[in-house]
Amino acid sequence: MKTAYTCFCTDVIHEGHLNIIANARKYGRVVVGCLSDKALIRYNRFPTVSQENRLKLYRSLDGVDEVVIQDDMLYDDVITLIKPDYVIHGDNWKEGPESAIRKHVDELVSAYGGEIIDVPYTYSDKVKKIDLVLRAKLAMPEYRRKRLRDLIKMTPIVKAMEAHSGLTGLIVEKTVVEVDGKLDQFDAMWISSLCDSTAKGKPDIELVDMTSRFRTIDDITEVTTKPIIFDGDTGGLTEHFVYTVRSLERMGVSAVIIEDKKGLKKNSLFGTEVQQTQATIEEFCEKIRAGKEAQLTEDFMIIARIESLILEKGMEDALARARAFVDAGADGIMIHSRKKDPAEIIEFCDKFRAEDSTTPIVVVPSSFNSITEEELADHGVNIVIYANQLTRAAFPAMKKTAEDILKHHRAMEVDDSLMSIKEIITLIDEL
Ligand code: SPV
Ligand code: MG
Repeated sequence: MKTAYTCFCTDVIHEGHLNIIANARKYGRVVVGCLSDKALIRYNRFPTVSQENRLKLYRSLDGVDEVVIQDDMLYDDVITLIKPDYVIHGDNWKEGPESAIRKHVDELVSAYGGEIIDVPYTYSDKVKKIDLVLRAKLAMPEYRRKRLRDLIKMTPIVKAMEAHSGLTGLIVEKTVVEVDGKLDQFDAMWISSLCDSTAKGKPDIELVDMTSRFRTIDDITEVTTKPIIFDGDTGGLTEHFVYTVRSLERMGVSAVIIEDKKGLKKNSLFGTEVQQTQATIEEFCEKIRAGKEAQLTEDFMIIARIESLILEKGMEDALARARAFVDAGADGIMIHSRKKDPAEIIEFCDKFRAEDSTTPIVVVPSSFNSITEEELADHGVNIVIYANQLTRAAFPAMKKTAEDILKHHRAMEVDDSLMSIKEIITLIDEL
């Protein structure tokens, strides 16, 4: 008997999947692949149903003979194992980034005389509604908040990108690329104090107040589903920080990162060029403890950011602080550096990991930008934050457009470098 294989990555079975199974049955024994969490988060949106429950769901379907885990979005392993005569898929994978996966599957199965069967994709109001409901569920605070902790367990390194508005949030949410046949996307959003302040034309000195920062979070949460890491600056007064923790939790934010500075905070990338004061270990531990006590859910994370390398206080100071902050209850450590060479970050991570194998490490490679995600993960880093690149990309493009329109006394000359009006209006989803 021949074998027909199809890979599912869905949380809800709808008429489209039943149609795939019905088609597969015409060709032989039906084997369904359940795309693993690890692969799914790179390929599609975050699952609302656990891998174990997806397996159960697929196994319960009439017409399915066997369910296996597909651990990679490329089909190599599963095809070597099963050698299906047919691979069945909705024909939507002929377009866009997924077409690279289809091409690869075609090469794999053609090598032994197998075949791809493209089934017309089921477009219906019901299918569209299911998709919208799943997205809305992912955006709910109680689902969104816990996702950062889940991601840390699921993937070697969580990739967060800066967002400071609904539009930049949408870019982080929706950007998917195909490289070497695999799809990739960001996992989370970083609400940077630098970029949030810059977008408002203000300096990054805790001048933009929390009410305004929360407004930015609201703008972003309204149109996205990915988890949020909030740049909490110094956290302010401990008496204020406890309120901030409660508000962030309520909004569905997954983590706040606070830095061990006090008084007038300036951006870390100024380093020692400006006057900046580091809080004592005792002062900062007190703030962490108060925050952890105020926190109501298990999900939320308070991550302690260490400024010792920025302020040239040395590696030992950074490590002593890391130890103390973890003891005070910090759920993670962010170590920062403004050196171009990643050596001091690597040294910190290696030394910290030698004594603490579990506390998540966060880094922001704005200056030490040559190091790759894989290298960071090899040194024990769990979260990488691209903290300001969208703002730095947009600003020069807008400035040049403004200058060119002034020079030419009309807008025709800039038109070729602009997104079309049609594209901009279709960028935004309608309910
Ligand atoms: C931010 O993005 O606001 C940060 C990171 O705090 S840095 O600008 O490098 O200090
Ligand atoms: Mg900041």
